[in-house]
Amino acid sequence: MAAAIKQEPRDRAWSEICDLGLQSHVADLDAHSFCVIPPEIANPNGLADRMLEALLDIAEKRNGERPDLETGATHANQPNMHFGAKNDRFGRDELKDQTPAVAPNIPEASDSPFGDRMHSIFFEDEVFADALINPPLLAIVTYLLGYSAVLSNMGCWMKGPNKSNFPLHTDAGGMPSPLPTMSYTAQCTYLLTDFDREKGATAIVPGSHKWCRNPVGIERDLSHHENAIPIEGKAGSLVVWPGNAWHAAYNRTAPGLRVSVTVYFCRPFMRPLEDFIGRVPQEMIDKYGPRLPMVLQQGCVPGYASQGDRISDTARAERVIDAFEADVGVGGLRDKDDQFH
Ligand SMILES: O=C(O)CCC(=O)C(=O)O
Ligand SMILES: [Fe+2]
Repeated sequence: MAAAIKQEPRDRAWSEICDLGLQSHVADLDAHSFCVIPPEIANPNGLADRMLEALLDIAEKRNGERPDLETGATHANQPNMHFGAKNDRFGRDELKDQTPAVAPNIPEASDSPFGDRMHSIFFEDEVFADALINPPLLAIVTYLLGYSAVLSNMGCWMKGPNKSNFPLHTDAGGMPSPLPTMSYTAQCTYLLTDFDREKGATAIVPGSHKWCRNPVGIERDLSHHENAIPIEGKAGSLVVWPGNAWHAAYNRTAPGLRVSVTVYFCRPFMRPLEDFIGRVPQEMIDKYGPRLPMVLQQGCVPGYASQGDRISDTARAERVIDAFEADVGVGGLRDKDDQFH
């Protein structure tokens, strides 16, 4: 029997973009360093509302109080704490998923520029697998990082009224300048509430991904950066930028909460922030199909601790890649000379 003809990864990636009507969004991404995919495309089956409900439950479980979406009082002017510090607001000795440290190279802020960040949410509710496997999200990620892209982390940001901007930075994953012209990381943000300047939107410097370097010194200060603009969008939109884009966040002056979920991807040879290897239940793979284990790192070989690990982990990774290639009818996922591999 003749072998089925397999599509080249680059052709397949482009036909997915066209099938989903994402061409103009890809053009935005290439020219302006970001795109906003509207709810009509990005938000099937009330995905954003389902995520928001799940996150309010998770926040209540972790922090002991239900977030106040209307006033934002539960999150207003959160203290700017360092990792491990006690958050008196919650009267706990142990820090749950509250405000993270301000990195040493970010100027001291009067309150938290981030609000409450909740990490490790993926297995808390199946809606997050729906969000990960959402076709427009995966099509844009594949355009930027290829079919072997993996999830680095998925997390929630809940921000109330605050004073501090979040300084400009790239999401290049810690790579030093000069950054590569080709994307190695990509940040996808589901807006679960409306974003605009007063509501504490993400800021971006259009065109900055082409500069191929990280901002330094005063360049990081959003209030001094005249070319930065707010990313505006309705709840249910999906915003995407390549790792090289200079971005930040405005403080929130309006009452209420800004809630988003970020889905951050990297190429498979990089060290992801979350470890999914060996943690994905078979029922989940059966339900979502062979792209799910690919993006959840099962096609990667982690650092090994023994001869046996190296052999069995490699065998597992090969099986996952083979299953994906066979299912999708795409070849060349091991061809490192194709940036869409
Ligand atoms: O809080 C924001 O809007 C910016 C978040 C950010 O830097 C990111 O998602 O990579
Ligand atoms: Fe970022």
